[in-house]
Amino acid sequence: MSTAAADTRLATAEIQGNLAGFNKDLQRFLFLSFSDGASAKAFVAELAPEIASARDVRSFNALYKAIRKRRGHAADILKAAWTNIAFTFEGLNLLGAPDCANFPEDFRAGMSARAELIGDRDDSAPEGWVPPFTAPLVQAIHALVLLAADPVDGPQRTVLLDHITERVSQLSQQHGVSVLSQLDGSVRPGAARGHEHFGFKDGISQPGIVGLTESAKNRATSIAPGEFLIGYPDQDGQTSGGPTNPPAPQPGPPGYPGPAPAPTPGLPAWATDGSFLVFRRLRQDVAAFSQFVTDQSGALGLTGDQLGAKLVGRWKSGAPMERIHGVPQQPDGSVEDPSAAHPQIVEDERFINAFDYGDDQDGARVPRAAHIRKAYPRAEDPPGDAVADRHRILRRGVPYGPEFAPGEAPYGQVVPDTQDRGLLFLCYQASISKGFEFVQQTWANTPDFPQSGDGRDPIISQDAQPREFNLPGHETHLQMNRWVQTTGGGYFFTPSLPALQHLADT
Ligand code: N7H
Repeated sequence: MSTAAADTRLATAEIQGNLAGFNKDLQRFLFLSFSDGASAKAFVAELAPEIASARDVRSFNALYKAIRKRRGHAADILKAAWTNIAFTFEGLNLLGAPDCANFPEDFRAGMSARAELIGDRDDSAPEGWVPPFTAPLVQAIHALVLLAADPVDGPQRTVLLDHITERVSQLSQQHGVSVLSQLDGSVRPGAARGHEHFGFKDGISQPGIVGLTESAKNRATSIAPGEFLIGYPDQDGQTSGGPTNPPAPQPGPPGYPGPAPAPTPGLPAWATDGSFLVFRRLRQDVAAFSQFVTDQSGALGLTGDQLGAKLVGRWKSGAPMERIHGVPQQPDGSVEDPSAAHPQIVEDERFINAFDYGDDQDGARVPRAAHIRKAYPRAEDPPGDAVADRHRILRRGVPYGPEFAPGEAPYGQVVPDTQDRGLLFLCYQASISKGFEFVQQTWANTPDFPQSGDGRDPIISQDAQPREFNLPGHETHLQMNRWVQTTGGGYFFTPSLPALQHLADT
């Protein structure tokens, strides 16, 4: 990391709060359409003071942690509800945002126009997406309001969330803004808390950001803020969003068409302290995934849990399959979940992420195409950690939909609401083509990354059906169907708090 990055002071009072991580059980996403520029400005002007900053969120989270440490619990006395907002390119244009043409091609085109590039094909193609992501409605999406709140005990569980929703509804009505759609997500109940619908613990590995979420624990591995925020030094010491921002490196196999890195003419000054937000509605076919691991594991001489962990790279508990630095005498973590004998592996933050793939070049423990190894190859070479750290994303996803009921059949052509479940995937980055699109296309969808014949990411690759997966030690490649289907999504820009005021005023 450059010295410039290490010295950076972040304007946390000006950056929107979810960059620091809302970390709330209940989340709601409102997709808005403005009728005209003047009413859009009036709406933004009134909502702006209610937008949570990264400083608000960090202060609350620190207080919560301190009280919990002293009392053992804090949820009964400390609750918060947060509001953030982000805009599509069409939304910024309608607001009359200055110099919109300088925004990069990826963002201007939007997710559905980039479907071929990121591999959203067949049953993941935009033609099969659900409202509000269906044409022509999708073109009417101008803004996304992100709401997050703590639950309240009892039947009034969503009272705080409903309260902030009501406020946005009032302002919308007042200013002629239409709420096109509302998508709700929440952490799963009981023992499934913190786990996504396939059963794996999620939200473990996040990049620390210098000056924002850097801690004593992650200081050595924290990433320069310019990888996530506009106007700061990035890992190479260049200012993110500036005219000198280099094109995205292409460490994929020679000749492979990764997302085209658009030349960045330099974002307008008002974009400083902002970030690009990718939203993706990903439906998960739990029955098909479970059936696959059950059917295939027997023939491979593995248990279903072992095969599932090989596909993801972690056990359902979140314990890594790789050797964990600092945990002595652990059983072989690639054969059985080491957290059963050593619970501190998943309970102690020093251990759960303390691994790389340095001594597992052939993928004997974690296959090179396993989801977490594809999505962030750590120090693996290729691509090498200097390249891997140019493609980090800040994930902020939340599960949606009802719990899976044992005995449910795999999805057919039509998926009823009562079985529609998955992940509302969100991630922040300073460049969509260098962040989300690169991870999705150049790494997850590319069968020859990191090495020839490794196969596709079994969880998120979208571009082929069936997909191949190389399980080292076994002769044949596994042939996988798609268990995660894209059913919608969009690209948004999250302006700073002063920029919101500026957009409302100019
Ligand atoms: Fe993934 N899963 O349950 O299998 N993911 N993910 N993801 N993901 C991760 O480390 C999952 C998706 C990344 O630093 C874990 O927090 C599912 C997309 C990255 O080691 C698990 C879906 C993209 C990491 C899952 C999904 C990514 C990561 C381990 C969709 C980007 C960090 C828990 C339904 C394009 C890797 C953790 C690292 C971790 C799952 C989506 C990327 C369990 C089910 C779309 C960068």
